[in-house]
Amino acid sequence: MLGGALAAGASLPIVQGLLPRESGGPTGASAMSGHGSHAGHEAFAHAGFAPGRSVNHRANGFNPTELLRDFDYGKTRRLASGRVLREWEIVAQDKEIEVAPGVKYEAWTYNGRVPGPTLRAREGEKLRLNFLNASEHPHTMHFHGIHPALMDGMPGIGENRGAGQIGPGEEFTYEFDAEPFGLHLYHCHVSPLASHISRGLYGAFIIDPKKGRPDADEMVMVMNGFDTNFDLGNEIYAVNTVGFHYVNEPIQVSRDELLRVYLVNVLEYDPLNSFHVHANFFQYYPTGTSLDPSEYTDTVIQGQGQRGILEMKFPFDGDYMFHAHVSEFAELGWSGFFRVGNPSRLTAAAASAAYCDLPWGKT
Ligand SMILES: [Cu+2]
Repeated sequence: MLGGALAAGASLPIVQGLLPRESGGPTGASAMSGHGSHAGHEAFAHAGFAPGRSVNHRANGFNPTELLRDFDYGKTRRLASGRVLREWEIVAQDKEIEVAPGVKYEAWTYNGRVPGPTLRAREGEKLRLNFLNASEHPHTMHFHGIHPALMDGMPGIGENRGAGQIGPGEEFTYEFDAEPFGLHLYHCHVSPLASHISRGLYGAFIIDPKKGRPDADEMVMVMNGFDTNFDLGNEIYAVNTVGFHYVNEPIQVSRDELLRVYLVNVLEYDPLNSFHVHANFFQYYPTGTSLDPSEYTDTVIQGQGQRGILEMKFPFDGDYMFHAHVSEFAELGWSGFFRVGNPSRLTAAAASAAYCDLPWGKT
């Protein structure tokens, strides 16, 4: 059965092109190109923007592999009332970033990265964001959540009290309660809105329920895109900014460990985005506002600003693709792989042994 699957895959050039780099397994790119750690470059020719070249993460100041599990909890102190005050310093700044090998983009950023920091708090806390606009353009921080109009980051609202649009060199402190628990987002709300958002001014905003969620390997995936020629359409699609990053560097996860993905869609210029995982299913919690999943599925669709939490476990070692089920997006960068355990153990014997561990497999 495994041999049959391999033969089918090998006959499809696109499938070959999307095999992750440096796989040690029998399905890996090394099996096709036959040489060392750079195996996969030739196989990658159909899918990569510039085979053999990669983005300079150091110059960007962030690496999408590290962004996955990078949660910014800010600084906390306890108020006289006993409540926790959680505080962040956020600076908007203009910055050139590389979104695909050799493709530079004049981004507008929160704290120098795209997406901005994943702000994480707990339900019921008091939150304070000291925002400085060091960009050459006016911006705001508009949070999804429940708060007074003055704290909404909306141009024209509260201008005479220093709120609303925050001009270059100006500061404003947003303050509100962490409500409701769930997975939210923040973004600039200055018009033209699509361009202020698509330039990179957005980030995930997680409010944990008071009781927390079960232990898991947690990661954030912000689905975004880049209109590199400013024609109001995207040339590059990605998760966490760099197209094909997780093909070049698969996301290492452990077999049988609960994986929790905080998935946010901030894509502009296309009405819908999607997430599909291969060879697995996940529980889906729309907006993360309930502890009961709404669906057990392998594909989820999100409109602009929609988000949700995915929970899954991988029962078999190996490389498993995830990608937008919009094929155009997948082939323009929105593709990646989970690397479960040690893919070299992906053998028929290992698969059948795992099957025999299942309650109905012990015969
Ligand atoms: Cu803006």
